[in-house]
Amino acid sequence: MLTKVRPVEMRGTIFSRLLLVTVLTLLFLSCPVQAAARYNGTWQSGSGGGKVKAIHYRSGKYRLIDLKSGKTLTVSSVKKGARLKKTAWKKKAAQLWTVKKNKNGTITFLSVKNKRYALSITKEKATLEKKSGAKSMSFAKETSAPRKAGAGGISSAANGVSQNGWLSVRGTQLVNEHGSPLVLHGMSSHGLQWYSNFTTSNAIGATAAYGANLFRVAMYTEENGYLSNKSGILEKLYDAVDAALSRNMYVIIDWHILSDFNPKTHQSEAKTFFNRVSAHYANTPGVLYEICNEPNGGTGWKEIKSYANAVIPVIRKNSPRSVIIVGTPTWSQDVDVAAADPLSYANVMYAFHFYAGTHGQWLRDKVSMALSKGAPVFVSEWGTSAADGNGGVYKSAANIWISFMKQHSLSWANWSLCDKSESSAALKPGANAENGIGEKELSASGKYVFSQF
Ligand code: IDC
Repeated sequence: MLTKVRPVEMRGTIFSRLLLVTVLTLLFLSCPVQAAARYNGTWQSGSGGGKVKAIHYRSGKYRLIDLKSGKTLTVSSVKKGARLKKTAWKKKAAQLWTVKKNKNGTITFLSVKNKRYALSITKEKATLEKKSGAKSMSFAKETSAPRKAGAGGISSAANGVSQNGWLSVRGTQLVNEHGSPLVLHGMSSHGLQWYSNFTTSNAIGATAAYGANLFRVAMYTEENGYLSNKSGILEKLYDAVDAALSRNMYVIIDWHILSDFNPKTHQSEAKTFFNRVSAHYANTPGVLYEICNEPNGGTGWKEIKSYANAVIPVIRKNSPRSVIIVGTPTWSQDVDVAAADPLSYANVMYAFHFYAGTHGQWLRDKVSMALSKGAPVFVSEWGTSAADGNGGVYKSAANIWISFMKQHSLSWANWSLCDKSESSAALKPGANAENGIGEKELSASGKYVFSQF
């Protein structure tokens, strides 16, 4: 009996398997990956309320970022009129939305927690409401110029993540997803523990208005940084990274060692940290990792290499495509030494830092040497001041560095976007960047740097 029945069952199984494969193939072909991301962008509710930025997460689900705060809209409870929270991005269902297309061309965002509930934004508030055709639940894509775009205004990067996608390294050159060379320019934050008031969506968007497409988030490990307040600083880091992404900027997560001299001092904390953040931003093409700001105090390339070989696989396991920047000996100056004994990973770049008032031709020679050996260099920090962050502004020395970086298509981040009373700070003491950065806010260094993006 059984032997008679089995072939029929088998035929059924093979047939249904074939059907399944065909259906899956058709489904795959009819919805390429980009299709799900077609709602990426800034959306405004029909009742003239606030704007949200939609970023595709996965499988047609989006996260929504409140443009004012740069934070992620989060459902706190699924009931009519419940206020939405603005929090750090944690990949929770309460932070995910699907899109429903409306007949008039607008879209409605439905909560993944319960698809009968939709995002509603009025002038006063953002809430969750039972789905209806109300204007507050109908969102139109922003086509007009963003608020006060242009120098002095706030905007999103014109040549940023949505235009370039995942980055990689070809030879010594950073290239975009289509293989075209891309150069990133922008500001570095000062220490997150002190100056997170300048890592908001508006402050970063103010640099985009001048043409920046990069932001570096400097997360100090010591000096009251991450190691003394892990959850608090991590929250600030997520907020800063999300703020930069909400402005279409590439963003560097910088493990800012300095007084800790040798990256191996905190290697196990670094592994835990990078495991966590690279899982958090696994599917986010805008994020680059700088795994040790400035090894110093006699730390040699051998030790840095051993640290890099421990940390890079941790990041690569979660986010295989991310570009990783590795610090070099002597405050990230000895790129020539790294070039002589490079790491074996692809998509790795070597950090080079300079300060115009202290460093000159002898240091440019190290970069030229590294490039000639085929080592990719990223200028992840430079200043117009002397190396102590003060003195200057050394404009004519900076001019020589700027033309050198242009000549070699080097990407750079300038130290720093803050209002500290030191000449490397881009803003005047007491400056507020929330309404844009103009003549009134810019320091002498800021005026110089913002005209170079
Ligand atoms: C400086 C800051 C200064 C702070 C000091 C110590 O400008 O306000 O007191 O760090 O935290 C670097 C470092 C960067 C330095 C900067 C200027 O990466 O943290 O910032 N610099 O000294 N390398 C060379 C110069």
